Amino acid sequence: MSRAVVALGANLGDRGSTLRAAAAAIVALPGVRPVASSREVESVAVTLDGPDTTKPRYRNAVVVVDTDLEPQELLDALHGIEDTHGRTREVRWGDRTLDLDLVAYDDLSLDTVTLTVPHPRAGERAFVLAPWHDADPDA
Ligand code: PH2
Ligand code: MG
Ligand code: MG
Repeated sequence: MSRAVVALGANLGDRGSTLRAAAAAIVALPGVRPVASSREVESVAVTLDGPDTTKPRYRNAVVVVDTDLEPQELLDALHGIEDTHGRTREVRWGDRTLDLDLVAYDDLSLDTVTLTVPHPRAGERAFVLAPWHDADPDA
């Protein structure tokens, strides 16, 4: 059993409903058990050109789980949940109905074509760190 940290984000659609449905879907995955969930936080959209107040604002949260799934298996399942919420992938860091990122998986360091853990930008992002700290004050 491993401990995984998943960051949730949305800036299109009914963001709060989407985050709550996604959090429920994550902990309902076979081989996944809930540990802790954060409150939701609001923030300005960060784009490749920096913070952009003309874009819809984000809502973000973090879910901590225990899981029997391997990191890539968990990522594939997260992408499946993104797809059920109409996620499209046209622009890097573009607006999205749902983004689910695997931020940490035990103390594992992994860098493959499809997955880098720990998430390389999580430590720079208050919209990840603040809800993560809310879910796990020892993080
Ligand atoms: N996610 C991004 C890019 N920019 N900005 C905010 N505020 N919140 C996010 O979750 C976010 C972002 C790419 O994953
Ligand atoms: Mg992301
Ligand atoms: Mg992502």
